[in-house]
Amino acid sequence: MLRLLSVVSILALTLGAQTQPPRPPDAAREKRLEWFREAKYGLFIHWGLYAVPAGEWKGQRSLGLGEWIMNRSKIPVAEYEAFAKQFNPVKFDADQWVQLAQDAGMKYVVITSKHHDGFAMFKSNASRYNIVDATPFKRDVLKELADACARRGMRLGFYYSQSQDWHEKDGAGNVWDFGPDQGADGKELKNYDAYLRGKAEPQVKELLTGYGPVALIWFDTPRMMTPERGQRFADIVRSLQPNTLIDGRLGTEGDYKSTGDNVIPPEASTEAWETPATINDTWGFRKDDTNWKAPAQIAFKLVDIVSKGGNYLLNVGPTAEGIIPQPSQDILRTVGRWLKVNGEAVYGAGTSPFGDEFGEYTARGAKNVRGEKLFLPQTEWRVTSKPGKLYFTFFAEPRAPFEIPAVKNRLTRAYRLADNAPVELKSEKGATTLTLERPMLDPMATVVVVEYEGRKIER
Ligand code: FHN
Repeated sequence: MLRLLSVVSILALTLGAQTQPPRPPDAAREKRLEWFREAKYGLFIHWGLYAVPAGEWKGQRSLGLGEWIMNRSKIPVAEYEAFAKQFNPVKFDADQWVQLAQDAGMKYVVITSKHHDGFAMFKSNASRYNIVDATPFKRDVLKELADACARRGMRLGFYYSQSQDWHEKDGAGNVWDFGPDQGADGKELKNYDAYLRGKAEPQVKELLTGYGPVALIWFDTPRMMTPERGQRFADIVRSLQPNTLIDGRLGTEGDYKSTGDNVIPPEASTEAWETPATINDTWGFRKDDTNWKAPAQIAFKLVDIVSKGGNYLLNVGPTAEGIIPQPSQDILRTVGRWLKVNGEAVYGAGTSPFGDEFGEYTARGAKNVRGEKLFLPQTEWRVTSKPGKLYFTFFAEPRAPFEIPAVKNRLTRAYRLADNAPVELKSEKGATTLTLERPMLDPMATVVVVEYEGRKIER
C-alpha cells in the first residue's frame, strides 16, 4: 500500500525541471542563489497536527500521505481541530534537530510552517489556529528552531501552503466541508482572495519579519494561483527579505525549479533546481510507514542529483511527541559520516561533463508512471566536477580497468578521496583507465579524484 503513496505524491505535482527552456540570466537571482548552489543537500521537515493521528482515523488505517489524512478521510474541520488539543510535543528539542541536520552533512533546513491542513506551527496574529494559541504546548517551535539555526550557523527556510488551506472556507482544497473550489466551467466558487489577503499573505509576512533571515520560502501546490496572485507573494518576499529564495511552486516564476516529488531528472541542467524527496514513503509521520531507503540509496541519489546540477531536499516526519524517528536519524547520520570524508565531491561541485553514465531512454516506447518516455537509469557511477578535478563516485565495484570517457585534457593524477591513496591511471592506445584496488574501499560509494590540466574538461 505504501508504495502507492509515492505514486500519489509523484502525481500530485510534476514540474519537470528538464522540460522548460532555460531562463535568461538574471544577476540578482544568481547572487541570491550562490549559497543554494553550493549547499546541495537540505533537510525537509513535515511536522504538524497530522502527526497526532499518524495515519489512523477512528481506528481505521487512512491511506495516503500522512499529512493528507484530513483530506483522505474527509475529517470535518471541527473534528480535526481537536488534534490541536492533543498536540503536546514535549520531547521537541530544536538544537537536537539542527544537530541532526549538521551530522547529516545538510546545509539548510526547511520546515512546514503551515501545511494544507491550515494549522500554523508558529504564533500568528492572522489566525488563532496556531501552535501557541491552540495547543497545550504553547511554544513557537519555529522560533525555537530559528534560534537554534542562528546559534549553529544553519540556514532555515519555511514551507508555506499558500493555496490549499482546508481549515478555511475560502482556502483551496476542502471540498468536504465547504464544497468545490471551482465550477465545471472553472469559475471560482469561493472567495479565494479573501483567504489569501486575510490569512496567507499576512502569515507569510509574519514569517519574514519574526524569525530572522529566512533562507527560502517553499510554496506548494499552486492551485488557482494566477500569475497576479503569485506575484503578490513574490512582492511580499522581495520587499521584506530580498535575499530569500522562492522555490518553483509558487505559481509565478521562482528562483529555482522544483521537480515533482521524488523525481530526479534524467539529464543535467545548468539552471538551479531541487528534488524534494521522502526518506520512506510519506512526508508527515505515519506510524505504519517503515519503508526506509537505505543509506546507500540516499548517497546515490545525492551524488546523482549533484552530478546533474541540482539540490536534494530530503524529508523527515517527526512524531507528535517531537521525535524524529530513529531510523531516519540513523540513515541520515550514516550518509553524514560518508560526507565527512567525501564531501568535497558534493558541496559546490559542478555537473558531469559526460552524461552517458546517467542511462538511456528505452527504445521500446514504454512510459513511466507519469506517462513520459521511460528512462532506464544506470546507477554504477557518477561524476561531479570542480576546476581541474573530476570526482568519479563508484556505487558498484568497477571491473578493472575502468575506462574513463575520452577527454582532450591531459589527465595527470588519480587518488581516492577518503584516504588520498593513489589509484593507477594509465593511458594506452588512446584510452585512459583507472584501476581501483579491490575490494572497493567503501562498498557504499568510493570516490576517486582524477586531476586534469586546465580548468574545464574539453571533449
Ligand atoms: O501535497 C503536498 C505534499 O503533502 C507534500 O508537502 C509535498 C512535498 O513536496 N508537496 C505536495 C505534493 O507535491
